[in-house]
Amino acid sequence: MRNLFYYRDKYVRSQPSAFCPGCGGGIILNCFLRAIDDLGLDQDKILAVSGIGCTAWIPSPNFNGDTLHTTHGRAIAFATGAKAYNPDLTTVVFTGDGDGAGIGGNHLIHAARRNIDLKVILVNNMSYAMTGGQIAPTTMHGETTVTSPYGNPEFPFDITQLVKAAGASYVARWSNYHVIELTNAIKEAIQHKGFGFIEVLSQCPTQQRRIFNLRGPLDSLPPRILDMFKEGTFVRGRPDKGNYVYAVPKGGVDDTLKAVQGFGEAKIVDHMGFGRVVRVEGDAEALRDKMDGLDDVKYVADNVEGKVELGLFEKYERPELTESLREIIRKARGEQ
Ligand SMILES: Cc1ncc(C[n+]2csc(CCOP(=O)(O)OP(=O)(O)O)c2C)c(N)n1
Repeated sequence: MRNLFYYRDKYVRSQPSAFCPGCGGGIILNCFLRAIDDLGLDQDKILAVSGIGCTAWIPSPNFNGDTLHTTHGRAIAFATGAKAYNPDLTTVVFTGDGDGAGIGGNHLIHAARRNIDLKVILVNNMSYAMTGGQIAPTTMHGETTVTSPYGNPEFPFDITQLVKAAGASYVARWSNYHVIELTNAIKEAIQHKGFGFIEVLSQCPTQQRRIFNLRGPLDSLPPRILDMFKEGTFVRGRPDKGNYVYAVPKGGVDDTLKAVQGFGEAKIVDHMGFGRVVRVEGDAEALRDKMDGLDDVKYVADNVEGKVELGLFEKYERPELTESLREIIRKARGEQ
């Protein structure tokens, strides 16, 4: 394990950071740099492409290599051109959820269908963050944003499942809490021949304060959101003992905490699906029996309910577009 100065000196352009304090962008940059360093890739053979938004700033201008900062939603289109012309480039796209799944959603599904050898890191902060936190196609139902002050009336895409269904041959989802897994997934996606897609749940204290209705000083939010990513997710294939339940409050969460005192070790946590809830340790069935019907408990959720599934969703081999294009060019020229 090398220290941060090594990565900064070798890979980062020296400049003031454009990120808000506590932004998840720095974590993702860090994971990306560790991944390319571990793989021993030639920095001059990497092209980082981004669209517009906070996420677009992760590589550009931070990454001290070739970067292409393009237009909103069009990063994959530019990257497709670059990769088709120069297939030896390791081409990595950094795109926000608004950029990649909203305005650029069509490019995303078609790149997955074509299985072009691009690596797409889609940073899901659940809103159009740079412009003030408007609803994105990944904002959860009911969440409050500047464009949904009464709660989001729409339901989000499961962008990982969408890209998988569109034909991507490597698909994974992680969060900024899971930095080791994320770094390994970036390495795996780069080594995979074909369209590699990684969705990353990322913290944005500036906008998610409103989205998740988080109170308290701004500098307390980044670790809290990371804890929420841990609490509000589960990893496929990694068994969870499930010896706990969540009591979803009917009114105030403090009242719910009081109501379940003595049932087992209880604490207030932030949950992705249910908001602020009380987590109670103990035998899940017995706890559920005791809590069902309590005045201060609206609902009792188990260890995976309402949580986001993380992990590797797809990995298989199939013909890759730039190789197929080269094959056509050879045939058209009458070469073997
Ligand atoms: C064609 C076009 N429409 C709208 C904008 C305004 N705009 C700039 S950044 C942005 C939001 C980006 O959100 P997202 O892609 O989720 O990235 P984030 O900032 O959340 O990382 C918008 C709408 C633009 N630059 N170009």
